[in-house]
Amino acid sequence: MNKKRKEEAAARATQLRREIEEHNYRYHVLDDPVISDSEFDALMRELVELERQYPELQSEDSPTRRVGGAPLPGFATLTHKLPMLGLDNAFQAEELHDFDHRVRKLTGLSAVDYFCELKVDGLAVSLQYEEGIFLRGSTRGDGFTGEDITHNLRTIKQVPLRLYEPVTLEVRGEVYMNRADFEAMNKLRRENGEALFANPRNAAAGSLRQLDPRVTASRPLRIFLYGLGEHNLPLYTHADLLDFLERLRLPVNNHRALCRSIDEAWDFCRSWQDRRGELPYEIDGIVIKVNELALQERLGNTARSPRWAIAFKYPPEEKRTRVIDIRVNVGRTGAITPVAVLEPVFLSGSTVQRASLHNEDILAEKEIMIGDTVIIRKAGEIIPEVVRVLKEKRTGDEREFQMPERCPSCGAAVHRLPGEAARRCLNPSCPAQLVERIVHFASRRAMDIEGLGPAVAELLWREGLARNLADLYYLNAAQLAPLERLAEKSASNLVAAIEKSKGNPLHRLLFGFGIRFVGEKAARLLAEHFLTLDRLRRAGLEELTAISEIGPKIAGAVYEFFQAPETAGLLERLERAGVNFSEPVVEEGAAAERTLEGKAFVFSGALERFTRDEAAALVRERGGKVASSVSRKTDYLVAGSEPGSKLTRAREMGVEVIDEESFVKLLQL
Ligand code: 3BD
Repeated sequence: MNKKRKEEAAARATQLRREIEEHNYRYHVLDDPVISDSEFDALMRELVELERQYPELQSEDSPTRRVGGAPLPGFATLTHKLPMLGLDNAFQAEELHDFDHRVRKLTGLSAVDYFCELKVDGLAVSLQYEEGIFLRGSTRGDGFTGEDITHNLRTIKQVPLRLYEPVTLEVRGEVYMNRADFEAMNKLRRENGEALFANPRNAAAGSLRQLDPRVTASRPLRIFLYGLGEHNLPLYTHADLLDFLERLRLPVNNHRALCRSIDEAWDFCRSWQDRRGELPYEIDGIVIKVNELALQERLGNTARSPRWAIAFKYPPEEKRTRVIDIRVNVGRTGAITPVAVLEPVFLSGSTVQRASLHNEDILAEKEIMIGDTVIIRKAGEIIPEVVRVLKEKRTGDEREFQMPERCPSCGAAVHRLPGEAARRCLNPSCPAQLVERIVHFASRRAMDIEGLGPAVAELLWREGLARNLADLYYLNAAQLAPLERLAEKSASNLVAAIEKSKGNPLHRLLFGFGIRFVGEKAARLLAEHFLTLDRLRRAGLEELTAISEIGPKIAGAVYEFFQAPETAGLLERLERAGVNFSEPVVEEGAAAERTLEGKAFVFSGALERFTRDEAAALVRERGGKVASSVSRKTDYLVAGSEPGSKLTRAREMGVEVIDEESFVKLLQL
């Protein structure tokens, strides 16, 4: 009797899983559901209940396993059976022709079929299935070894936990995020005072890099598959391969085409160049692959990339928009910089409403007027720049912009000091400067106080709760909670983040003070030399300049900062609040042994476990050195994800290349 009930339960669980997988596929891949959300929920609840009653029915491929395993202590490394190669790039039609020429020369063929697909801007991953069951998944890593992110990949609804046919294979693809989902997620993060992601790609990478799969599950990740690892399936072309993946119900990008010549492939590239903005996700080019698999094999690979594929990369996206207004921003040093307020446009992964105009000279040179139609482009990361004005679009209603004679924040007269491009507000208690100073103090590379961005700093200022840096350490949750723009949770989180920052090493505090010319490097040199703030503040100009790499400009600014009458009060209140004033010493026999004495490291690409700064600090603690570029003196290149040209150079120079896992081993953490 009992046995019979169990058998029935097992059969029902299998059926439920199949149905749920099917509805999942229809909803998340085909975007064509046939049942309502509540009907779907009912199926899931039934399965959860069955698995609760009969724990022996639980299985790896159960949809109940998608969400919420326990957080992992760290990532394990996975070696790719077949390396995940990189792609050669082409930026011009001519380079595509060179590629085609090489392919035809090496194969001896007069015509070759190419397969074109979109190059989705995400993160390369690999998924392993055994007899149709999703077993394991990893990041690309350095192409040879990646990190085991099975727990996170499982949370992506588009990843089938069971394939439509019970095949054993390794599939490769790209995890990405739709722009709209990214925007919505960032909006929520802004409201919660969390750090924003710069673009969908970073958001996808950050989400996959979570140790807690519940966090990943809450992120709108998607995936496209485009390749296979080692296999002996009866497939003859790349087109077949993609059709096969589709048949297994893996998500494959629809925008793809078989081309009979490189000219047709070029047409495909061109046809997407101006339309890519219409896609719901970011692409950074087109991947062109030799279609016939036997030909791919004959062409083989170089050390880095297959000879049978190339990526045509699009130039950085440019968009046209209008300058609604030109305002000025007051920086923490009082520098007044013009900023264009734009009609919002979506550009390279995020909505843009501001463009930096750098300074009045550049503004004048580009002849930008209020009301102008302009072309903008992303320069570095987040803030775009104005490339040029479309003067032919002028109607005569445009207005010239005048740099203000008075600070827009405090009304003090502004000065353009000789030799400087910027005008400055010299009022030491200018509110805008103080808010910016708080923002800088709290920023990631300074005191790293999460949740204290520009909006919160401004709010604290307006409410009179933080008028200087020391005030931060006298805030409590009860004062913050009533503030309308700060939810209860963010209030207590903020207080906790501020509390945590008290323990930071001296160099972070020094950098956070925002003393002119004292960047991170100088802050570190000073902290390591003096070890305590007390000794540093008593140092004379001569003693400061005697430190190697500290020039008279830095020394002067530091000296002046400590002589300034308001500094004494600031330091006294910080000290009373319990803020750490010393730099940890790492001596022999102390916390870290100098196991990397004299070894020179270069980092390339993003690491999963540390920021660059943290990794560099760990090397330095052990007596090693960190350089920014590869040279003959480099001992190790630590390759993170997307290591780029430094990796190439290291390989060429025979420098030892290690991945993050080996790096961790070297550190003996
Ligand atoms: C895509 C390699 C080959 C199998 C090597 C031909 C470089 C990222 O949509 N095909 C695609 C896409 C990426 C690809 C291949 N097809 N490699 C492809 C790819 N449709 N993005 N990539 N990758 C994936 C990479 N990732 C990080 C660092 C360096 N390279």
